[in-house]
Amino acid sequence: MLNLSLSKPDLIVHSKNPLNAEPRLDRLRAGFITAQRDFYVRSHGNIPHLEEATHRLRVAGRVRTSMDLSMAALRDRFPQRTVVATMQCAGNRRGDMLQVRPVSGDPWAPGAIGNAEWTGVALADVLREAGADEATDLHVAFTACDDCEVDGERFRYGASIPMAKAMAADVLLAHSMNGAPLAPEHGFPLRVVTPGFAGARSPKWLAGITVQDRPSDAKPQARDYKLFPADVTKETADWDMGTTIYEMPLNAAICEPAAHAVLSAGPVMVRGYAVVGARAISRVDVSADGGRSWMQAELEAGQDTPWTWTLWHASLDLPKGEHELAVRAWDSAGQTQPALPDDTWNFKGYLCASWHRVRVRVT
Ligand SMILES: Nc1nc2c(c(=O)[nH]1)N[C@H]1C(S)=C(S)[C@@H](COP(=O)(O)O)O[C@H]1N2
Ligand SMILES: [Mo]
Repeated sequence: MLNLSLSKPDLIVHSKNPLNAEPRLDRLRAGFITAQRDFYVRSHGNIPHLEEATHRLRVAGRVRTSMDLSMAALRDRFPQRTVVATMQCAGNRRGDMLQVRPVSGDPWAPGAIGNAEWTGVALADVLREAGADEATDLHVAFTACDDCEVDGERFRYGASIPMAKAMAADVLLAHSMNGAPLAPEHGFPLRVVTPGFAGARSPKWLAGITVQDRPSDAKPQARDYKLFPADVTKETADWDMGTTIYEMPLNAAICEPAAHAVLSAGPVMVRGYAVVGARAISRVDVSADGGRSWMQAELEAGQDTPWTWTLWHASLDLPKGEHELAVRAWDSAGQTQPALPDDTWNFKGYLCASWHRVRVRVT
């Protein structure tokens, strides 16, 4: 059994089994790199306890040579690669969408996200070694070791990504997170890290890779993690019609002050993160009056990689009274976020990316 109280003492637990938990936002905002201890956990089933010495990765499907790789082979036969990338659940901020109308799933605050330094081997290197067919209409499907049960349906976790993404150098089969082996709950001994994509496309406890002509038929790919219009319900959803969630949208959140904080009048430091898939954050606006007026936040220097979040801060002068703070980010394509969670409401509560609003009282 995973001793959660030892490995993740500070997380807010949405569910113990399966384990779903996120950090408090001030902990989340503690640094550019999120410590494993503060990193959210999203699981659909049990946490497998695997042995590094006996674990095998099977590579098969449309490849010239199927391979059965030990962890030692992955470390010795392939160049090791490190990528700093933000991992984010498609359900991050679902709690805000829940305020509009009921949705299914855990009511995540903006903490189902973290930024880590991942080390492993490039998925592309393994696919090339196996002589994979690299046709861009193919898919790379992953199978994992955890037994899941969702909506009364039992399945092994699995998901897939399109071949074009799989061949990008920054998609990793990672064995380490922030320079240490993956913790059991983060996928020890091996997980996929697909930068810029929803966390669901980064299977933990990776056991198999199959190159195939269609997306994975595992539930997380075929009948979950899809986006539907507002008039579709759990009962009416035709899963073949939903838009598969791959790349994550532009988003931002205020981490400090906390919602309902009581502050003293004067300058108040507001801190948070902004994040976008493959593009860059160009600007972050902060409002002290619910979005009627805005000022620009200062972006903190990150690292020169497209896959990480951008931390920001702004000092707001707040008089006595009730205030609604808000944040909205802009990306390098000039896109910004919707004002309200109503604008993108969907019955699964995915991709909540509206202006994040935090009410505070100043005395
Ligand atoms: N095998 C397996 N991989 C998985 C999951 C899972 O339940 N089982 N959850 C996915 C989802 S939805 C997310 S958001 C990320 C979360 O990664 P983390 O728990 O390391 O933060 O893992 C993904 N990979
Ligand atoms: Mo997720």
